[in-house]
Amino acid sequence: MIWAEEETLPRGEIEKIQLEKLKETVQYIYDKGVPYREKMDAAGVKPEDIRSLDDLKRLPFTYKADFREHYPDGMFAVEKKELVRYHASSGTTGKPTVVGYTKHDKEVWLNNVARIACMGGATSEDVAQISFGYGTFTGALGLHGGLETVGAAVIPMSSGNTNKQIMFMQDMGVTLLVATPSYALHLGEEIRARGIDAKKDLQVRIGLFGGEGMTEPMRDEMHKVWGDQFVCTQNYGMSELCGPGVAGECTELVGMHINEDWFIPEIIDPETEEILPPGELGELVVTCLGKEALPLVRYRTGDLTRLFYEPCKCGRTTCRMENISGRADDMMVIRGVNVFPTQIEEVLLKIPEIGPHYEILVERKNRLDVMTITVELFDDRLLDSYAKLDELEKRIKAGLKSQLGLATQIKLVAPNSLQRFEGKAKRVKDLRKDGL
Ligand code: DLL
Repeated sequence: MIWAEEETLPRGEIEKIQLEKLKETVQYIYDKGVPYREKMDAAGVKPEDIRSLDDLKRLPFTYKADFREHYPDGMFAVEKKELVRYHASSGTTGKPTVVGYTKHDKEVWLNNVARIACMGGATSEDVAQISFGYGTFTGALGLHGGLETVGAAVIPMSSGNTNKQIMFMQDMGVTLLVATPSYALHLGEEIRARGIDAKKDLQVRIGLFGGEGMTEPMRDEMHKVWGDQFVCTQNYGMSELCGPGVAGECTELVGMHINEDWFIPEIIDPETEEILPPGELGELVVTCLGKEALPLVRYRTGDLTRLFYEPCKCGRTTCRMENISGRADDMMVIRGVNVFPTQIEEVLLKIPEIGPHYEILVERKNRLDVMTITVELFDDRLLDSYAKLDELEKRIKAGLKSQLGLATQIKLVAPNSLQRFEGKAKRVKDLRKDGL
């Protein structure tokens, strides 16, 4: 089901809506958003200079650093009394990024999440278990509200407490699971470990995953755990932009449809800031349209992707963004080679003897970068055979060498010995930054 007709408009009409809303948004943020007005004045651009979508490029960027500088709510364009909700980003260091919503913002947000839920196949018949952690993270309450808008019955489970998760899935006839991809895989393993066959004994047929990336091999792994019938999509969002609800995959699985009547995407070269044409890989920059509490123009997401504008077989005409291939800032430079954790994951998940859990450790030894990847064996039968382990280790190293052009150290460990994550997985430890 397609939730809103705006998802299917001819390109000319989408752009007409975008231009109209862009002009209003720029005027609004210039009048009410003090930090952004200062940037526009410094760049010598006025709201009336925005006459076409092409004029977007005249506007200055907004950065995560702007939120830090104006912490907690200096970026807001409305007074506190107009807010109905706060959320905050899941930042791991320093102060979080605080975001706010007016009543109207919240309605638009949840409606956009409803669109994404429908892209992934959700209907009012579904029983949806939300296994994102509740709290200031936008994921749980965002998907919760979006799925309720669709009419699904929502179970606000939160993450953790695996036994209860599985009991509810069984007893309530859960048909739809919301989680980070890594947590969904973990739950799948726990289900298998309890002798439950997800394909036969459970009714979960849809996975709406997001908050972190899901590579194609990871999706294959999901099917192994949850069954071939499982419709497994991912969606993308960011607290600053609203949370989830920015883009989502439809069941054609050809990229994530962006809700373009509310978000204008651009792709830039993160170094030169040059705008790149459709199909080229670069940093996603997003302008939010019509937001009241936290209007954002040309926000540098740091996420790397490509955009495609051809209409999709599903009937949607909105622009699609490819799986995120990493963040401009989680790119590691190892002995001069640019490495993204997703590249490593792609190699690992194609090797059947190892499970989907891994850790990447980067250290500097004798002035040389050394990358050690710890991977879990899929089952413990291999532990008895040194020859087999040795062969496996060599095969993993060769796969990584051909993908990255780099030699790596591999550490094989017993099944279930690496840490599991309930929210976003933290798989990379880069000790070089600490000067060690
Ligand atoms: O993760 C919002 C969200 C929640 C989206 C639930 C989808 C589902 P933040 O905590 O602010 O917001 O983190 C945003 O997470 O810049 C990406 O780097 C990463 N991210 C989110 N979704 C995906 C995805 C939410 N599908 C940051 N693929 C973003 C890859 C993703 N990375």
